[in-house]
Amino acid sequence: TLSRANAVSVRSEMSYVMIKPDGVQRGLVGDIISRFERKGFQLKGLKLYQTPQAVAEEHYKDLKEKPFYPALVGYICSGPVVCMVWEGKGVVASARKLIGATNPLASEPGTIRGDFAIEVGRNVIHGSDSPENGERETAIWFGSEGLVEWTPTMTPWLKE
Ligand code: IDP
Ligand code: MG
Repeated sequence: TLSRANAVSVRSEMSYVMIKPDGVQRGLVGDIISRFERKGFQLKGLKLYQTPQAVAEEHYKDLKEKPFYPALVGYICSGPVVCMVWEGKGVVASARKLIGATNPLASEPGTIRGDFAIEVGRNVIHGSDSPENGERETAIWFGSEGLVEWTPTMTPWLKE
């Protein structure tokens, strides 16, 4: 039916966001999660996780040929990460803005990397770069059953 088709097409996008081991070790978890909460996105998945090497390699497989790839995989596996999925209209691009540029010295103040990081190899947080990668990365880190479907009571105050 038409309403069914609408319901499917209206389903908004997801970003896989991850606080990297330096962000966890430095006690930035609460501050970072607050920024996404206050923006109004919906939290669909959340866990503290010690990343197996194979998972880090799959996540960053597009960077396999880069000289920094082994160090990057080592960095991601060097301590627990906080894995999140945030959902909402335009969440992928918006999360990238909240996160800031890859190189923290080029990130604007007010962004997460701009406020908290100096080096590209210790840049605190990951966010998906496209809706397709949001889906791909969510599947890698949360599988098919890791997300929670729930109805936020604030929705009428966030969406007109
Ligand atoms: P992004 O995280 O902003 O999307 P990507 O280019 O996808 O940036 O790179 C993934 C991650 O690889 C970066 O967040 C950073 O941790 C690391 N990285 C990227 N470029 C370099 C580099 O030149 N040296 C060391 N690490 C890098
Ligand atoms: Mg990237």
